[in-house]
Amino acid sequence: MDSTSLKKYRYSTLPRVGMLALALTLSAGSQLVSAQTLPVPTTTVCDIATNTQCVPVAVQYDQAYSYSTRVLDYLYPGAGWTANAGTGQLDLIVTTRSAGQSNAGLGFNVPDPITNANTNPINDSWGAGGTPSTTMLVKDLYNYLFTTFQANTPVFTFDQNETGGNPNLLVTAKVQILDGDGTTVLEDWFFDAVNNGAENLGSPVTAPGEITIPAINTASLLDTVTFDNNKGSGKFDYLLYIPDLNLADFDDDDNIFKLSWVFSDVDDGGEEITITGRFTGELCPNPDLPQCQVVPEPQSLALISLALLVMGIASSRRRHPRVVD
Ligand SMILES: [Ca+2]
Ligand SMILES: [Ca+2]
Ligand SMILES: [Ca+2]
Ligand SMILES: [Ca+2]
Repeated sequence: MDSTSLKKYRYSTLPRVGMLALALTLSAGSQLVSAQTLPVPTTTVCDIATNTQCVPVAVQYDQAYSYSTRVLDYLYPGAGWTANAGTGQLDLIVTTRSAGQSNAGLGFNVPDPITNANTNPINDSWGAGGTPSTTMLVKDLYNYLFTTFQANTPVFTFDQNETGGNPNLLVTAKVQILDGDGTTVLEDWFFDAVNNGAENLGSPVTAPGEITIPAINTASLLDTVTFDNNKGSGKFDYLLYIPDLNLADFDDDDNIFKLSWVFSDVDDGGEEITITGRFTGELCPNPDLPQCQVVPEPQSLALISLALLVMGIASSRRRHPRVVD
């Protein structure tokens, strides 16, 4: 199986095998935090009556996919996707309004958060502060995510806090893997409104304080449903997932993980960013897991995919409207 088909298999079958992967992950070790598998980001969920109103589970912003936890909860009721998903646990805090916060309690070699100055605009970064205590080595981040969640890929949580009359926030962000010198960029990924694999600071993403989508669970095609995807502190309003950001690819001695962000149209209380592995888009986060041991032949792979597809359709019909990739 070449890398292209492997990639296609990994991502195209995620929602169907997600529970399987979760079960296998759970059986691998009780000390782990069980990861909740994100639906494949290109999935749309359509109303079961007419199949004409479809809602994407995530929105692509350049190399990242943004999931609203409220929309996920609406599209997958009962699956635990709420603003308190993952029990609302703040794992590795990158930035927070509260001064003096620490990541020391994690027990891993990770820098403390950047205090959110809550100015307008905000232009800040974390992970390449120039001193040992402010440097996020890739190997240390990988060790934390892999040991705690068996995750190779960090997922970013975002707590928006724009509670007044101007609830939107404008955001660009980027992840860089730097060489040990702190300046040489080995790889980068961008979050902005131009899907070109490059930085576009002038085209920020609008993070809406309210989200309105078609109401796919009602009979009328005219109905909509609106979510406040904003209010409340310490909740996960958005989850950001970058499929190609695999830390295992950059796990060298001195490589540095740097996250940078620019917020504008900033109002009200301060926003918060964390890094976690408790949400995952990976089918095979750990090569030692049983589901990663056998690479099926193309013919058997097709049969497995078909079987999982049938299982996925059956389970999704039991609990929800039709799901279309
Ligand atoms: Ca919030
Ligand atoms: Ca704010
Ligand atoms: Ca605002
Ligand atoms: Ca871009």
